[in-house]
Amino acid sequence: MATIGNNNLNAKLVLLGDMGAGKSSLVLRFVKGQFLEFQESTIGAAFFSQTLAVNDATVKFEIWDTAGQERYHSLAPMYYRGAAAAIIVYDITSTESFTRAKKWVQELQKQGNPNMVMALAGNKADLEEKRKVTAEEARVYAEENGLFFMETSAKTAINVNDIFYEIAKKLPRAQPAQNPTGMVLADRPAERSQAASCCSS
Ligand SMILES: Nc1nc2c(ncn2[C@@H]2O[C@H](COP(=O)(O)OP(=O)(O)OP(=O)(O)O)[C@@H](O)[C@H]2O)c(=O)[nH]1
Ligand SMILES: [Mg+2]
Repeated sequence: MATIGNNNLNAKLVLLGDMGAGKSSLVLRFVKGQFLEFQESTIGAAFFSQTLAVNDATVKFEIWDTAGQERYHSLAPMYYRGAAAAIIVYDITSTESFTRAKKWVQELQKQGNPNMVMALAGNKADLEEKRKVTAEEARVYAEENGLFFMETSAKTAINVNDIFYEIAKKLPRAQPAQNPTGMVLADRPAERSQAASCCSS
């Protein structure tokens, strides 16, 4: 069990994806355990934080929930630059949103932190009867591009905590100390020099 002040990681995490894919809903579910049928479209970006205990550490996620509307696209680098992790969200009932997700992955591969932990979330998994993107197609794409993949539902909460836990577990190994971006190891100065452990920004 983690002890506060003993093994605390801060990790900047960004959510990217088409408008309406469910980014804000996933964050609201994760941070507050709530779901709104009529979640308002995000303007610019919104900030949240949430702490998770994982193995012998606590990870405090500093979450940037970006706006999916195209007119905000140029703001995105401000949020993904230096991020330790990204969740790219699409809506399983929309092929356009899956196409958009792939564009975000390309952009991150070109311009993001090379050690970034990337997760692909096929959201609205509760809408099986309206499905347009198969889980298999997304799984293959994710595997080919070094992301991990989960189908989620902000509505039913399925896999929402799990995707953040999975990221939290992958973070320390993905953030070698010699390439520090986006992640701060707090209150554990003795370990700052240990490459496998984490990093500082
Ligand atoms: N059925 C279902 N509806 C969802 C789910 N997640 C989100 N929604 C709905 O989809 C709509 C859009 O969700 P948002 O969370 O606002 O989407 P967003 O990606 O933040 O959109 P932007 O802020 O415009 O980029 C809302 O009406 C949500 O209630 C889900 O898992 N299942
Ligand atoms: Mg939003």
